[in-house]
Amino acid sequence: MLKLLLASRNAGKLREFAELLPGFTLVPWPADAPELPETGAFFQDNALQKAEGARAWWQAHGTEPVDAVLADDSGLCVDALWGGPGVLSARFAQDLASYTDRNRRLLAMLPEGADRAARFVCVLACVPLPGEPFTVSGAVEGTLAFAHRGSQGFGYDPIFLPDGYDQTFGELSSEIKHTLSHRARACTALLQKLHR
Ligand code: ITT
Repeated sequence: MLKLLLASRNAGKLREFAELLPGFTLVPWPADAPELPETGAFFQDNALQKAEGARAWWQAHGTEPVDAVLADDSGLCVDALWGGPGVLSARFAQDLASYTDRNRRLLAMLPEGADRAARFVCVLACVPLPGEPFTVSGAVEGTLAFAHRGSQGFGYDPIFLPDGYDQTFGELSSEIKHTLSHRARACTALLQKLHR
């Protein structure tokens, strides 16, 4: 079974990867490992930066061999906010402690009558050991809800209505989210590449 080092500290992502990649042994990014910088302007830049940073650190400090390093850069892109918060999704409204409050602030930024179209985007960077780094991506189109709804998932899930559903990702089960999410689609592309 291939062993993947998952270079992420986001508990929501880690839970989803465990469900989306059942045929892999996932090694979590250690608590004493450094924060991985993400200074790029695009999801792809940040995903590669995190994966390369994790590979370098693991090669010096890793406790077990792994077959590849995987990093995820993702976020919510809202048309009426010129694609924001986008790559800044994890840093949006950090003065607020809870995602419920951050979600409310995001919704309040939309003027009345604004276009509510939005999409979740996920870019996965994979560094095979040995091998050349590559990226895959996935997206899911939808609209912003008018209020925070549901407690499933994490982050912006309770304010995102995927196209074709009247419920937010916060109300839909993880099984349904995994049939259409940005991360699930990126994982499908990753599996195709790894099994080629
Ligand atoms: P790592 O860099 O350690 O992986 P992070 O949370 O900083 O964790 P990102 O920079 O990729 O990760 O930020 C992505 C943010 O976008 C994340 O914090 C969530 O708020 C949001 N996000 C991404 N995928 C999401 C999903 O499936 N559901 C809800 N929110 C999501």
